[in-house]
Amino acid sequence: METTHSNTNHNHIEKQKWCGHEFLYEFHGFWFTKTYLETTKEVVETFKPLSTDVILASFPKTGTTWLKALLYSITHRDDAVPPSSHPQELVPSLETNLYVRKRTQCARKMQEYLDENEGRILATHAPYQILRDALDSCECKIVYVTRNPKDTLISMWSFVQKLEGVGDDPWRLETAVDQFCDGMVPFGPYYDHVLGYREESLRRPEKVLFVTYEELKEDTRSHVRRIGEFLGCPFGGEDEVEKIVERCRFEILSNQEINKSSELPDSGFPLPYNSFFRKGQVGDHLRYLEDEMIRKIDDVTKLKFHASGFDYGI
Ligand code: PAP
Repeated sequence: METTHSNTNHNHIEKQKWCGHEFLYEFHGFWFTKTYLETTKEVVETFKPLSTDVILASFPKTGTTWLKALLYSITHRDDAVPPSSHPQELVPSLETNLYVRKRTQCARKMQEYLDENEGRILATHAPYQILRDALDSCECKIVYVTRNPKDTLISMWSFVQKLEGVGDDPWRLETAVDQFCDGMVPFGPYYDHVLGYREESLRRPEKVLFVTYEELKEDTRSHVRRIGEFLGCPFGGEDEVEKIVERCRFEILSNQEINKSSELPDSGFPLPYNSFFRKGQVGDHLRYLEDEMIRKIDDVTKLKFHASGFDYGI
């Protein structure tokens, strides 16, 4: 793998070729594309959470869009997920909305959202290890969602195939598996990302709620209730819970007109809204990964997760 050093602002930044024309840059032990390196640094330097904020944190492709819809619905109840809005518009992502393409309407809308004083829900892919000072500066609540490593990788790999600039140098699955295991993917290492938030959820369960995509799929109702209690807005009747579960279900959400759109949104958001919906299944990796690839990922999962007492991911 090609490794070079680039000199930005007189600091040495380690740089590795990722896929297509993209390189990844190291920042405090994590890897970022050039755009996200800049925007994540800006988030770290300038983001000031409020104690009323709900922060949705996640590694990419682990269920962020689903949780955006659920968190918005849980906190808004009667206004739950209007069919005319993509979850991305209801719950903006710090690195993407505010800091990518600063002069666009997207960034202006995000600034307006940030200027509000209560009821903010903000998403981030930034690792806890990097955002710790901001997140610990007030009593904001954090919901972290994770997903098993093999489905996460396949979801990311499928997403990347559709990105501009990758087509002429495709991200081969074999390479993707090796890079994922080495931690060399955007916002990676995945394992360190997950463990950072998990450890914090064990230390301060009143501040950080840790949920997995698989447990949400298995019993969405119980987890919607659990999230409601965690956020201080518990549910009464079962009907209210059921309505939210149904509205945010993959088949319902992905079939809304706005979410089927393959055009770039008018809002200036840099990705088509349909790119956040693919299959929404548990175990889809079995259709793509060969036995040897599965073995390789499972070995790393045992080493990183199981060895640290987190029996997950295999
Ligand atoms: P992001 O990091 O780019 O925001 P994120 O939303 O975390 O992506 O993950 C996308 C995955 O969640 C996709 O998984 P797949 O590739 O395996 O299909 C997407 O289909 C899935 N997803 C989106 N909405 C839902 C939903 N309502 N329920 C379940 N899965 C969903």
